[in-house]
Amino acid sequence: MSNNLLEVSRDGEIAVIVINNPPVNALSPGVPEGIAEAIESIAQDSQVKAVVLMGAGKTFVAGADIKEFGKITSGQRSRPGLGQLLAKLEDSRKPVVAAIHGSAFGGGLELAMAAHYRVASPTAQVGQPEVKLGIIPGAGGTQRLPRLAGVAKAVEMCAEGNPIKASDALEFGIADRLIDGDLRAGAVQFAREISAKPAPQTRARSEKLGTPDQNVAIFAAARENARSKQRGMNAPLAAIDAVEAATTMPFEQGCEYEQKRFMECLFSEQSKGLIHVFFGEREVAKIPDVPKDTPILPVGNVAVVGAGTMGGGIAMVFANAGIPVLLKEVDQPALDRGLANITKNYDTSVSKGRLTQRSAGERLALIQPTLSFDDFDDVDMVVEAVFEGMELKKQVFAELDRVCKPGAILASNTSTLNVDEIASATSRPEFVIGTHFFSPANVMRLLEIVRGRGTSKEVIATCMQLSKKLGKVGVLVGNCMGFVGNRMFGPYRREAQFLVEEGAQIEAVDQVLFDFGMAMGPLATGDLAGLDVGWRIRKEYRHLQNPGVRQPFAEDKLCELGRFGQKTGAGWYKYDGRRRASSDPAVAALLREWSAQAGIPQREISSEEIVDRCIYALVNEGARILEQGYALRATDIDIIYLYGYGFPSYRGGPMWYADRVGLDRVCDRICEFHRQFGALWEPAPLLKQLASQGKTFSEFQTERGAAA
Ligand code: 3H9
Repeated sequence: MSNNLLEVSRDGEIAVIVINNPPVNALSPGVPEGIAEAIESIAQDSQVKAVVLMGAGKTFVAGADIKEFGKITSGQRSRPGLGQLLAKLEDSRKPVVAAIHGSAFGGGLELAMAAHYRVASPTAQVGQPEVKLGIIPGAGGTQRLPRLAGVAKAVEMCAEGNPIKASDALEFGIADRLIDGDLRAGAVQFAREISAKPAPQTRARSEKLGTPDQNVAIFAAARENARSKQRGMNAPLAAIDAVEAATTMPFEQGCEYEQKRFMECLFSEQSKGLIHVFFGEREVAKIPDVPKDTPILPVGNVAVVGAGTMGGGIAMVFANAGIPVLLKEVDQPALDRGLANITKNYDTSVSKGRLTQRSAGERLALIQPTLSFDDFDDVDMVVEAVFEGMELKKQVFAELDRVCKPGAILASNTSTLNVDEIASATSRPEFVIGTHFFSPANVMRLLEIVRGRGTSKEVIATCMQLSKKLGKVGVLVGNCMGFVGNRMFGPYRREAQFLVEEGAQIEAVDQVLFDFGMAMGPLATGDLAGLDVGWRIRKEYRHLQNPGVRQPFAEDKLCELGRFGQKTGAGWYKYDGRRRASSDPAVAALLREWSAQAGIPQREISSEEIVDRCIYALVNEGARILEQGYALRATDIDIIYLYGYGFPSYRGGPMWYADRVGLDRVCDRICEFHRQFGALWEPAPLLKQLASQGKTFSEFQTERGAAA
């Protein structure tokens, strides 16, 4: 028997079902039904003694088809009945062996756990990543996994969503055997060995379900962990409740409970936001005028110019990906300082158990320090990370143009400067590009890739692909002041300052935005990054400000007092020797004094106003950027904010958030701010237009995509 999603063949007395639903064998409509039908028909075949179930191509099954979820929540499709189909599989009298390679994620692992045995390639991974989509396992995963792996492992996997390696799956009893070499042959062999034995059902097991005394501590710790590490997210807590149900209820009742919580999560705003992020993360890799088959340039070795915080971090990023790096500084003390920082960072990773001493040593050995440009003639790519000043950058690029081989990519880590002007210092603008890493470069996942006027498609395609190799999410942006992320961040932080100048407490502004889900409040973020950075840029660009338009003054005044933030022990907050923040009544008093001098009336400011002013400032600028084409899609802006600025993933990003609030409401509020606070709140034309048409940024994106 075969349909286009499934192939069934025979290897002697063993039937082999191969799921073939590229690219990742998701359980799209037809796949689970096909498996159930195949099992039913095999049951009638007296010659078959056991069954192997596996996936075609690069993976077993990556889970339910995530595209289907939107259809269910919009009423176009009925709720999934995967659980019942898996029960049929588990009821098969002929033992079924799931043979796992690639990944068995979500519904894929649930399918494998409903089989009677599991074998896996040593490189396979298994996991219940549903919480990352704002849902919980919905086909018995929370009930079968604790029965196989024990309560502690199951609750960790279901609540945190991280996959585990095949060797761990074996250790925890999820897999029964690892198979080196040909998986199909090994699985068939295994099936022969067990074919005469009864088919053990996972749901009938209880020996790993623990005692109430043991479990109470496990669940309490899991909940505490979820509340701090997945702050604001509902699904991890629902997943913990569902695993707990496995320990207190019979299997069928536990499954019903799981199903109820799954559906609640599926219909939640959080899940919609996280599913948007899942597809968005993949969409940003698609550049309409840079097709998939654009030639990629080799990047086998690189050089980084500048060993400061950014340069050192960037060198680590390449070394972590196994790419040799030349690290250049102007003098020995600066080079020594840079290397000492890198060594310290690796030592910390080793002491925290994130890296072995050996691999830290190997990575460090890939970073070769230098004081000259002499060896640069051999590198495939250079990332410049010197001080943020146009003249200096141009000098460096002129030098790179002189020493680097033809075809080498010359990238700048500038966070604000004009990439075309930097490129003008070279004879090869087609090889010049911006690669804006975020601090700390070795931690933050975002890479803004800035396309200059002359940047070639090959160079863009190479940098986009490289970002993946470096473990980053690369987003292509246009060349405007501050690019996408920092251009939007300006108005956001401006509003935070205005709010405290108008009477809001510093701590309140930070707390309200932290509670909204931001990784950190805007004022505390300023202290972390260094208030002097923005102060210097503002001084340089003061001539561009419109006279008569209100500008924030508090940070400039703090800088004039030498309060640059954490690094000077004082900024918006004061800091102890371990950089722990506490409120500083002196700053609060100064603010009142400065505001009085500036004639700014003081008032009570609500939490709602704090959120709206800061977040809508992001949205309004985002709308301008989108309209001007500096971001390809609203989704690209969302991804930039999630991975570069700590925007809560369960809110989908600022543009998605605005869509969900409703652009008419957002626009009305912005118009209100415009009347109240003046020109800086001029609503973006695109926002006004979409609001009046009752449309969303997502719809605008789809229409623009179709028109392109
Ligand atoms: C679930 O199972 C719920 C259950 O409890 C049951 C409920 C009843 N569906 O990532 P890639 C697409 S929830 C639809 O670039 P890689 C992806 O969009 C699910 N599409 O490849 C992309 O499309 P395009 C739980 C999917 O090799 C293409 O496949 N499972 C799905 O870097 C290639 O993907 C998960 O959350 C899907 N499930 O990584 C696993 N998965 O080419 C999600 C992928 O058009 N998936 N696509 O852009 C992954 O983690 C990775 O895709 C995987 C492969 C590791 C599998």
